[in-house]
Amino acid sequence: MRIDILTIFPEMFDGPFSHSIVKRAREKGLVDIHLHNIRDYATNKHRRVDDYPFGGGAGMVMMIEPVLNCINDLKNSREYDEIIFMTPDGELFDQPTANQFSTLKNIIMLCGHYKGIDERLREHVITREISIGDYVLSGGELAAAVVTDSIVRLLPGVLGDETSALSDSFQDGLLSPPVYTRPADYQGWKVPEILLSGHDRNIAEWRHEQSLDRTKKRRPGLLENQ
Ligand code: 6GU
Repeated sequence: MRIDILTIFPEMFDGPFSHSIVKRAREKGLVDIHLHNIRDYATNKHRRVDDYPFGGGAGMVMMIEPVLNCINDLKNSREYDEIIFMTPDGELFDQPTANQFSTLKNIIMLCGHYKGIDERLREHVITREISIGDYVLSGGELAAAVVTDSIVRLLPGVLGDETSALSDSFQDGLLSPPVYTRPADYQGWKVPEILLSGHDRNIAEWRHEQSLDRTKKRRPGLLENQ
């Protein structure tokens, strides 16, 4: 899978993409992530990427031209399945959406800034609009990093234990059960007896009950879609 990220702050991705799972996936060639600085596609003298909003008001608006130049450059080399705009007024990102994105071949993610992007880009170029939650970030970069991480860990061969992405919280619409490791007794804090029993079927049943219990208590809304 190839992911092209359009941003005015490419350095913001150095951290999230240079460690752990995403780093390893890139090294193994399981994902091809490219960062593009929108400013490099500005044709005006001062490499401006934003301008004042028509009709007045506070804040600046990202201009059509630099963004479109970059997108058209990419489109000339390959077909894109989705051109995603990261924006707090987009559709809420969730695990089913992550699963769906992980099946795509080429996607573009555009990180918004300032007051937003010129609406005509949204009308004519953008195919999906995604938000990662009901709160406002300074820009789409952190959201794009979140979405990228959630996609990459689902790609075949990325996680060592092939079943482990499937047992994540949310993957079956439920929260994960509690987990424990050694020691079995930490100064009187004991691991539930059943996990030490060796009865695989009983353990699986217990875990499922714990998952249901947790979901009921913490996120009852998730059970309505079961
Ligand atoms: Cl995608 N962008 C911004 N700026 N804020 C957000 C967001 C995205 N998702 C939640 N808040």
